[in-house]
Amino acid sequence: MTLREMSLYAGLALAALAAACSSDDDDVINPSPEPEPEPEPEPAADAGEEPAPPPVQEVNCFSAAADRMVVIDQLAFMPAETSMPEGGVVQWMNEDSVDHTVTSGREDQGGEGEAFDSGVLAPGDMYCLEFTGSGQFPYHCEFHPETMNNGMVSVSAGVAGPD
Ligand SMILES: [Cu+2]
Repeated sequence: MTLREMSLYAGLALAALAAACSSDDDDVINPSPEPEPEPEPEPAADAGEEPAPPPVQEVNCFSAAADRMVVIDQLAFMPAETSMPEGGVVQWMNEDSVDHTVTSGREDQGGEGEAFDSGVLAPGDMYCLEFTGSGQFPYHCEFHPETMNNGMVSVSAGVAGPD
């Protein structure tokens, strides 16, 4: 065996060894790529879906011009029915000798006070609401659900009708 042959054999042996090693190291040399983490789903963009503003909001009776007046006296809302276009302000005045409330809903239907609730209106107190959306707004007195009449505010859409 010549020196050249010996170096050739050695080279082959090294190559074989390297091949054997490389097969073991395949996983390390070429690790299977980690799966990309799924991107967090973007929260559904509720574009243009602003929550509708509440159709009723309390306003200061001293700065708001009332379009309709409801007097509370002798255990009654007078008038019981109030109608107006949207954007109108209703003012309640307790001219009775006892406390009352102006509370949305009906005593027996649940959800009372969700749209509006004056809290205690002592004799002489006022309560004002601006109705910015159309609809039917029943209300009652929380203290006298049985003895007082129920009230209703009917707000029509502010579309100019044919005169
Ligand atoms: Cu009452």
